[in-house]
Amino acid sequence: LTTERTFIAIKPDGVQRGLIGPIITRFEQRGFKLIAIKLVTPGKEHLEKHYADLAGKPFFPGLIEYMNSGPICAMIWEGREVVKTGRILLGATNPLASAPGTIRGDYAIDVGRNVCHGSDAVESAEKEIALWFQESEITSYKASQFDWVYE
Ligand code: YYY
Ligand code: MG
Repeated sequence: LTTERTFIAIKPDGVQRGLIGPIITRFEQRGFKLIAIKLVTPGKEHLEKHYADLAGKPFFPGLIEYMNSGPICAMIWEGREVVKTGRILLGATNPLASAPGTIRGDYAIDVGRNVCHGSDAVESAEKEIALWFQESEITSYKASQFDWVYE
């Protein structure tokens, strides 16, 4: 399915460190299509919803504080197997376990400053997209490279 969608976010450290461009470039160069993007500082309540599954973990309060420390670049990317492949582009949760060539493996060291977020399953992607974006913020277009990316 070339219309699978995933929620990718550049966290406050990624935005502050000037990594919006490099991170977007990796998804663009792979052939994926950007269908929504915005800079937002959505507040603690929203971030607690986003990470609701992790409430109760010892790192949860620190995680919310970190995510609330500056603007986040929220995006939706579309393409074949973009959820799974997006996670591969990001690398492992712990940057020290991420291979060079991945975003976290190239740009991060500590797990609590791992510069980016990516949905972990098609179902959670749709949930996260609904949490972060209004339907009216999501574009629909045929990328000019489509027929050169897909056979
Ligand atoms: O999906 P992913 O971001 O790779 O990892 P999650 O297990 O969903 O954790 C979300 C987020 O929490 C992670 O990106 C950093 C932070 N975190 C942490 O600070 N310390 C941990 N031991 C585990 C996760
Ligand atoms: Mg996760």
